[in-house]
Amino acid sequence: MAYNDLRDWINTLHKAGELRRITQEVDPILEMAEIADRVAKLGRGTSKAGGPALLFENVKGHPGARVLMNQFGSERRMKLALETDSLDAIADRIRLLLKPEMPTSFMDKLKMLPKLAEIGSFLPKVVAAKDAPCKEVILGFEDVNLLDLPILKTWPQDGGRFITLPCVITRDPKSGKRNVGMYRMQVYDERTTGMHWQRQKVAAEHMRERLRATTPDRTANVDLMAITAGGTAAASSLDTLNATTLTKIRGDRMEVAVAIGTDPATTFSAIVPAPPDVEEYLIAGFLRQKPVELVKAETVDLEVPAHAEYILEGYVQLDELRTEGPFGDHTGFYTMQDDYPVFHVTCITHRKNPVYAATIVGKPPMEDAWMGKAVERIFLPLMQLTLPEIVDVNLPPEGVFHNLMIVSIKKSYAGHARKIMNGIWAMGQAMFTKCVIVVDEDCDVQDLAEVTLRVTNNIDPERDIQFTLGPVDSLDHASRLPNYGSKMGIDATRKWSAEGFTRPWPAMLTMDADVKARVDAIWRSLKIEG
Ligand SMILES: Cc1cc2nc3c(=O)[nH]c(=O)nc-3n(C[C@H](O)[C@H](O)[C@H](O)COP(=O)(O)O)c2cc1C
Ligand SMILES: [Mn+2]
Repeated sequence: MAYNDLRDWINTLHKAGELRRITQEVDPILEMAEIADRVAKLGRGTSKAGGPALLFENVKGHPGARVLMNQFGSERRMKLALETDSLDAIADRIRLLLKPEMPTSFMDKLKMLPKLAEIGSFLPKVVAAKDAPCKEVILGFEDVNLLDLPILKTWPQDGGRFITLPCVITRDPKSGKRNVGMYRMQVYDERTTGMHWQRQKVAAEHMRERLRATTPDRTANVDLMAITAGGTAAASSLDTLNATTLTKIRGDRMEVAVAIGTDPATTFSAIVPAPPDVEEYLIAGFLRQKPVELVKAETVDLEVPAHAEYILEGYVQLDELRTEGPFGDHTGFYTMQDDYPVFHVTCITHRKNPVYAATIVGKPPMEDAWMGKAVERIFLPLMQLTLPEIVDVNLPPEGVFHNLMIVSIKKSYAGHARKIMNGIWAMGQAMFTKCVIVVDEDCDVQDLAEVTLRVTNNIDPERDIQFTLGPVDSLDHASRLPNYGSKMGIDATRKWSAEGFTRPWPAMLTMDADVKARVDAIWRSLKIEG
């Protein structure tokens, strides 16, 4: 049964023995983060890795507030959140949906119907305001005060308090489709925050769409791209525009709504690197196998999750950027200051006794390691749709998802590993992957010891490492320029003569099966193991 809301999910966590309620007073400034960090590191490397979810019930400076952390922070909880025994089972459901069976006969068409009906049954449903708990309390413009929320500061050198688990909702001005993305928000004051959508993310593109609409002149468009791209180029690019365009941009706002504390499938859908045209609300419906209930926001033309704990409504102005950061990030380093759009909050609605949901990112493993692993499993079938020769993928948490991807392939022709690298660098957010390692299908990519052995044995570095240039993650602090730099692919597959390798390639070591069987038969009597 799908979780209705965050509370339903918290109850399940409690019943499953996965929740630790904390009644001692804890400060949202750094203390909660330190506790969550220690919990994330519990049982490291064992099947119990991750520690429990945490419900802080006594928040310093915020009487009555409750804060949920680490809700996704273990393999077991990630599966519980998505109501599945195995993440691969979700991948299998996606495979079934994607199966390109072209119906030919009438009977085949009939067989397709349940599948289509299934997709239809996941579409979000809009409910009336009276049925939307997120509107139990409505705070109009005069009453908006973000400082009332128990928002965390997570690392000592952070620029301030950050909302770390927000579902940011925007609308594509062209298609009308809604996007939900998780982009952190730095609290500047009672009514404004930063909006850290990186330039390649969908909400940034929505903003650019609006800019394009205000400036039919193509050259201007190019300059305007810099505005949403962040960085110091932004201000000067505004100066190059003519007065009329500038006035138009200055007057234009993009509406934004933010949900905090939703059912786990909806929160998770906000981090899924879905194709831009696929609404996360549909993905959440697919994951929970029940439509997400939405409600019209109070002051903006957006639909928001009806059961959310908090909804922030407001806008970003197309000509406005402000310094964001630093922020202790999931790379284990601070991301330095940069310019990002500013979110102006015009209305807050929330449930009675709302539960605030947060996460902390930092040196892996953290909670997001488990979310990333779920994305890795669920996305494998989608990667295989474009690159069917991919057998398996591993994104080790220490590679912080954009730094390292290990891929095994069924190698079928010369240069195949390089084709895969290029395919990955061309595929959605996988474009950010700084290092792609390609191995043959008989290498278990989940076994990092095996991968290390293969890579270091199988490469002639000068020959097998490929460099390319392109967009890199905004969190990369080493690239030559912010957001632009080089990437590396390592071809650790067996080299073929068709690739110019003329030496013989040795076999890997394995014992004969009959010898193994003979040793198996006497193994216990040897009394070597306990
Ligand atoms: C805890 C957490 C925090 C994140 N913070 C950001 C962020 O500040 N900016 C950003 O662009 N992406 C951030 N991401 C990654 C995006 O949520 C992810 O790329 C998502 O797919 C974006 O959605 P979109 O494709 O609809 O733009 C974060 C992910 C997680 C799990
Ligand atoms: Mn999206």
